[in-house]
Parts: sequence; structure tokens; C-alpha cells
Amino acid sequence: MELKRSQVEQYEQQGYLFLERVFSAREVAALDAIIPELLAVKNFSGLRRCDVTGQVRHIHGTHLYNEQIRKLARHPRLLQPSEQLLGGKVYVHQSRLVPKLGLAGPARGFPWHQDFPTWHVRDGMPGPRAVVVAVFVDEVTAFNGPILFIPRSHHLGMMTTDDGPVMEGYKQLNVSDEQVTQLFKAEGMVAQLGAPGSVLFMHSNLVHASSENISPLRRAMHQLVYNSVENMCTNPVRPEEDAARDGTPLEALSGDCLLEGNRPRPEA
Ligand SMILES: O=C(O)CCC(=O)C(=O)O
Repeated sequence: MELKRSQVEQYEQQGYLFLERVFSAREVAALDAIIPELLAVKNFSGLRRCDVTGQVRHIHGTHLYNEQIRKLARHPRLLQPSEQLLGGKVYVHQSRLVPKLGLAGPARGFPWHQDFPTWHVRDGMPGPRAVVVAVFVDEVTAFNGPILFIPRSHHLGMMTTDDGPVMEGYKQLNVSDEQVTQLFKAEGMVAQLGAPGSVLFMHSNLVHASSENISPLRRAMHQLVYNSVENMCTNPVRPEEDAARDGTPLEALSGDCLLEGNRPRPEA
């Protein structure tokens, strides 16, 4: 799926690009079907559950464990736009399931942060040539903890290199309340709502967050971080699921790859 020049420009200028209903209802159902299994896995090295007071906030390494996510990472509707946005071949730096089940279970949010500083400081990622791609499995509404971000904040570069606190198992370099307040005054804020199957591309220096999901509505997302093969981490000390070592350039699969093996049986 090729992006138009105007879409690439929007990403470059605003730091994000939102595409509505990229995946069909059947494809979303295939991505939904694997969530219970991912949540149930307890002891697979390469799949890291970040538990927050007994709740799974996110699971890293889903593409290392699950075949559907391995395919999703190679899906032409994600891979080709990401290559365009990053200017060449890419590999998966991270994959994540953010389940945000709501009142039914894990629901925790994320404080204000940029992703790139953590990867730069901890893993030696040279530059912000990585894109975060969030695939909406559920309808995202004002109620169920949408991703919030400050448009154009990526132009400011890294806003912190300080060693942040350990945030419930995951050390992250957060942006201060003062910085967020200043940025909000200057640029406003977006809460990205949208239908299942929609996709949000975020620049790795975009300031973003999300609040707890205290609604009865689940807000699950599969997220992939693509990094340019020319921008591999030089000093990854964290495990593979937090900072990939395999920089083999991804090759696209066919557009119906998520449905292979899930086709309805032909009538007898
Ligand atoms: O899915 C979300 O609400 C935000 C996830 C996020 O910011 C992260 O994993 O770094």
C-alpha cells in the first residue's frame, strides 16, 4: 500500500499519520483471536509481560512468539508505508500487545514520554529513524483510554536523557509535567479515536501517553516498531523482546496473509 506524497508530508510535519480501516473485519477478527493466548502465556523467554500490580500492562516480543504477528509485521499495508516513512528497508525493533481490557482486567495507561530516548540511551539506537505502528483491534473511543499525543512535538528532538524511574518493570525516559504543559499550550493535543482495523503511525520522538481504561470497553492494540536497517542499535543490553538483534530487512507477504489458514471451508 503506497502512501501519497501528502500523507508522507503530514507524517513529517505533524509526527503522525492515521489511516482509517486499513484492515477488514475478518482480518481484525484474526488479530483479535490471538489475544487470549498471548495473555495466557507465562513462561516463554522472548515474550515479556510487564505486570503492574498483578495486571499485564503490555507484552513485548509478540512477533517472536506468534505467527500472526510475525505475518502482521510483514503485511504490505504496514510494511510499505513504514519503508516510505523511514526511507528504506526496515526490521522489527519491538512488538507489543497493549491489552487494556478495561473494567474486565488489565487497564493501565502510560505516562507522557517519547519512545526514542529510551532506545537511544539504553540500546544505542543512533537516530530517531523508527516508527511506532499501532493497529486498532477495538473501536477506540473517548472512554477506553485512547493514545494521546502532542502533534509536531517530534521536531524538538529528545526532550530527556535522564534516567527515569522504573515504571512498573519497564524503565522509560519520561517527559516532565512542565514540558507537557508548555507543549500543550503551543501545539494542543490529539486523542486518536478510530474504528477497528485503523492504523496509527507515530514518529519515535512524538510525545505521547494514555490514561487508564476505566470503561467496560476493551481497547486492545497490536503495536510494531519498525526501525531502519541503517539505524540498528549499537549497544543493546536489554533482551531481544525489548531491543531486537535481528536486523534482517523484512520482505512483504501477500495482502491476504492474515487470513491464510483461517478461510471458511468450501461448501461440501
Ligand atoms: O498503547 C498505549 O496506550 C501507549 C503505549 C506506549 O506508549 C508504549 O508502549 O510506549
